Amino acid sequence: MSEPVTESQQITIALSKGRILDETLPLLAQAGIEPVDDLQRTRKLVFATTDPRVRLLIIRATDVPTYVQHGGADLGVTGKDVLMEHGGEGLYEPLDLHIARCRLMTAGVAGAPVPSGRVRVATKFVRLAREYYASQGKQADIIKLYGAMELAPLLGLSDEIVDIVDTGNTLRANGLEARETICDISSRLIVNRASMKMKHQRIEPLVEELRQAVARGMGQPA
Ligand code: PRT
Ligand code: MG
Repeated sequence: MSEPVTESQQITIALSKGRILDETLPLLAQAGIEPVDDLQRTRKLVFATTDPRVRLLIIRATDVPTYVQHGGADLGVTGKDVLMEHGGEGLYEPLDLHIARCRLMTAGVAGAPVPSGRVRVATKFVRLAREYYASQGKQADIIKLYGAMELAPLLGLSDEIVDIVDTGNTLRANGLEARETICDISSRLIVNRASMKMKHQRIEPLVEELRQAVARGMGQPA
């Protein structure tokens, strides 16, 4: 008979649907953690795994740092963009998973002149955009959007956008051009500070196993 799992041994990992889930599951599998259900075919938000001490939460990407910060989850996987925009207070970031890689960039209408004075910027990354334009010594009026940033310059809402770029296809398809790279982005493992102390015995080896899984993945030819 297997021993019952007490609350203090239980680990909750917050993930988001889409590329983070798709690219994190193979890493977790190498650490012996696989969802029991088919995650694509259910409306559940909490999932048991093949490790009785580990469960997964599937939430919005931008909510992952918030859940982990407040202890709703012990660990999480989140894009560095989301993490920096959140601020990262109360979180440890022990591991770069090198997944969901992309760049945070400025972009504008292809061929349009870059405004020399005040620039109007549409983005969901309000904090990062404000910091970036300030670092460039540029005055920026930031307009917060929740999606479809590409539309803003086309409809005269803004001069530029700050958004995630991977292949550049989305920008091109909308007549925009990438301008400056603000930073390179990948997804990070984040850990609640109290959990790191209280559940050290469980979290430490898990971080180590994931570190090895990442290293093995990076050793493979692309
Ligand atoms: O979609 P939702 O609003 O629920 O949340 P989200 O967009 O934050 O989540 P998700 O799953 O789309 O992205 C999660 C994380 O993946 C992001 O926080 C990034 O760290 C990372 N990532 C990697 C990306 C991309 N690549 C990416 N290409 N996030 C978004 N995109 C989008 C981008 O916003 C743009 O619309 O894809 C488009 C650009 O792609 P290209 O290839 O056309 O340049
Ligand atoms: Mg998205």
